[in-house]
Amino acid sequence: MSLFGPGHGACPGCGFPIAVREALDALDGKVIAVNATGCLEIVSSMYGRNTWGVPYIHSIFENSAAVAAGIEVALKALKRENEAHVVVFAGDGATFDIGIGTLSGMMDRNHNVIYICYDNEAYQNTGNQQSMATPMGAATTTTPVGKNMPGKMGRKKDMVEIAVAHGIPYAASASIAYPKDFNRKVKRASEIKGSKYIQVHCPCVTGWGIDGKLTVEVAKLAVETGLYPLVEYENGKLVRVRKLKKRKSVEEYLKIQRRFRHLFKHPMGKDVLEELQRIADENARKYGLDA
Ligand SMILES: Cc1ncc(C[n+]2csc(CCOP(=O)(O)OP(=O)(O)O)c2C)c(N)n1
Ligand SMILES: [Mg+2]
Repeated sequence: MSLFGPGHGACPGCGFPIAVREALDALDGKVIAVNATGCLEIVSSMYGRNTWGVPYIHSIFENSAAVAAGIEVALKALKRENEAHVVVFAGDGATFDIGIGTLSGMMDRNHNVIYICYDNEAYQNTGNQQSMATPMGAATTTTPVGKNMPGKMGRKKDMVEIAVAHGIPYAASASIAYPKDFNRKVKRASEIKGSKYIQVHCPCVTGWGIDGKLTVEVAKLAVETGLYPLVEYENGKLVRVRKLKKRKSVEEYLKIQRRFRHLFKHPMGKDVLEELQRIADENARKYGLDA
């Protein structure tokens, strides 16, 4: 039986339960889970009802990496470090923005922790506010569409590269559309001592405005367009990339999501669409995505 749920309250079609189940399976349940405040925590640890089959602690929004580091050190002091992997599950807001200080400290000290960022590209629990993981052009409640504003103006921050720049031994991006690949990456991370950062792309049905039955399809298109490249680094070296036989145009991915639909009619939309295609092309060149 899965060690996550049933009984959680995530929306039908939510992406992150797939990631959590897969991660717990990959580690055979030998996990102490630290969960930052966010949607995952809200839907899985309601008062009197917890859907985790492993030891679980809810940290605050900004300190999951510090809590995990503390648990790791405590396990070492007790000589019980071989009994469980310390794994953080934190959203993109908790990771890219508000918790980046504690995450940076954890990676700088190279604590033996697997940090999994489930990236649904905004503060979804509080109703879709932009984070630094929100892609350019996306409409959120803090990047609304108006006459002079075609959604978010800046581009998504490259958090995987920031993790790599800390000199940690393992960093990767993944997607719920490729669960076997994600599973393998979590397993690989568990074999390596030190800090591991894995960022997994998880569509949000309500925030992105997608049909719940298309979650996996949407996540797949993000990868197939080159907007969400699947990459893997060991000791600062790019060791593996998911190649694309025939890269799709970014429009195929964008047009099925409500958060981007204004781009196809807004006067500034064309420029944003071109910029998003340029970002995908840049990823393809940088990582050699085209097979
Ligand atoms: C210090 C602090 N600021 C704001 C909040 C309110 N808050 C709770 S969850 C959340 C959004 C979390 O976003 P993310 O980390 O991306 O996770 P998601 O909800 O998208 O899964 C916010 C803003 C809080 N709990 N603590
Ligand atoms: Mg989020």
